[in-house]
Amino acid sequence: MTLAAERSVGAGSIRLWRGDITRLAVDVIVNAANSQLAGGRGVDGAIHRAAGPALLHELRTRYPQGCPTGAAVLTGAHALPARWVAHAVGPRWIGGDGGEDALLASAYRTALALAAANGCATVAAPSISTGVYGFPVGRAAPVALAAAAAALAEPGTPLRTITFALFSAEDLAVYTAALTALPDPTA
Ligand code: AR6
Repeated sequence: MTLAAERSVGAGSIRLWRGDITRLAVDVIVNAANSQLAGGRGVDGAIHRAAGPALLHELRTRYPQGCPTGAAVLTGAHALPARWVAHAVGPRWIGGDGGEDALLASAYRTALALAAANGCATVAAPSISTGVYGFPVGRAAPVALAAAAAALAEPGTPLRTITFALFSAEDLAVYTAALTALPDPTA
């Protein structure tokens, strides 16, 4: 994996990488799901295609009620090289005054808490909500990175690396600038 950027936080680090998240052999990949957990377009579609139909079957069986916006659920990774998938539901952008930042932070926080509760060290996440859901990437990046930094700064966490898998050069540039500007959560 050729990293584009890396920053230490506590005993771990946040990494930025450009590419397809479905290729990453980490403990947990985070999915940008919808609240029906029904699969869809974007990274969700890519994850379901790569995992195979058993992923949708597991979601329907274990979480028939779906998952609220701002939360996440964990499944196996099936045919993916990762071990688990945390299906996080980010908010749809509705202009910025509808609590979108808090819901986005909560989606990352819940997914990372599930990874930590399962003893995981390595997580990869996409830029949740900035595709189909229309959240501006320049506003989402600091929220996503702050949530990752807070999870790595938790005393006793098993988390060691959180890799953001960015799909475009533009998104990678935005996340790189936001990572440089990120306040140190342990300072
Ligand atoms: N690896 C990493 N990032 C990716 C990949 C990939 N393989 N494919 C796309 N992206 P989106 P959302 C990027 O639309 O905005 C679905 O229909 C993409 O370029 O996947 O949270 C769900 O079912 C963008 O930067 O997720 C929901 O209904 C980022 O992933 C809805 O879309 C997120 O874009 C969720 O919308």
